[in-house]
Amino acid sequence: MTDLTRLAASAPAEDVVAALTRDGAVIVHDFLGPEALSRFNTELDPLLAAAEPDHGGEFVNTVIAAFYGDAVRHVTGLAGKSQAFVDEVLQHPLYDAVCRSVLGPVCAQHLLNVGQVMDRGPGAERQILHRDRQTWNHVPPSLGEIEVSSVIALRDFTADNGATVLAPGSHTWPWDRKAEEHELVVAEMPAGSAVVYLGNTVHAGGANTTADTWRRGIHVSFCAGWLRTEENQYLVTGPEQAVRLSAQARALLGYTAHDAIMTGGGYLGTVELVSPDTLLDAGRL
Ligand SMILES: O=C(O)CCC(=O)C(=O)O
Ligand SMILES: [Fe+2]
Repeated sequence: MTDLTRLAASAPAEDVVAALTRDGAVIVHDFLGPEALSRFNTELDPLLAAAEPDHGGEFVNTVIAAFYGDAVRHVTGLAGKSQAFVDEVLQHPLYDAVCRSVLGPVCAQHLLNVGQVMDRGPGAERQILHRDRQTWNHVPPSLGEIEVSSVIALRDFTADNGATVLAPGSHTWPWDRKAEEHELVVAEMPAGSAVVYLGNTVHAGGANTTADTWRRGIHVSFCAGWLRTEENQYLVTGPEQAVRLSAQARALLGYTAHDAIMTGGGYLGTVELVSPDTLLDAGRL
């Protein structure tokens, strides 16, 4: 396969899901329309200007420091920092449809796992090829998909400025199978497009070999609602912000209990034995 299937955001969600589950990844053009893109980029400009590529050396550990390198600017916790992210990305109807289809069979409600800008700068090396689902290595691969991931291009993505590379079909490979170079495709796409891929799909942020072009993208992923999320969304968006958000946004950030009682499971994430959003509405949180 030399390229991924490319669909318009207006395509039926079933078509997106069909390509995604067949190939492990799909490119969606015009995922963000021109106005949403411009609004989002304007909000991000000052945040990125203040972001240091090496994070002042502050990473959770040295492996992550090596994974991100020192040429990538991050703006993390977007749900708490950008209203455009909440309005245009977090609640995007296509994410909703895809996550309900892919993650619905394994959870009562999916959650935002990561929402962060990855602005790959000149000199950024290709990330180690990985599967985002490795985050939860204690969950047996036999369970199948527990994560839907994506990278949205906020500037044009090209092969030389660090566009994401992916191995189509790798979501069905044995867990320990490595990708060969010839099996990789580059998600070149115009600003506003997104590459959506499964947690089991092998991929990496690409190398930026340009002299002066930053590859501005956002990494957005959703996971089954009974998993611990990479970004601590309760602290990213505290109750004082969550109280002003829609029911959908609150649910995606974990302010709704994960209630699997009717399918023979239990409940997760309550406060005083009720769903936190009930307390938010009552002014008790
Ligand atoms: O920025 C990209 O293109 C991909 C980033 C990624 O795969 C990751 O950080 O897990
Ligand atoms: Fe990744």
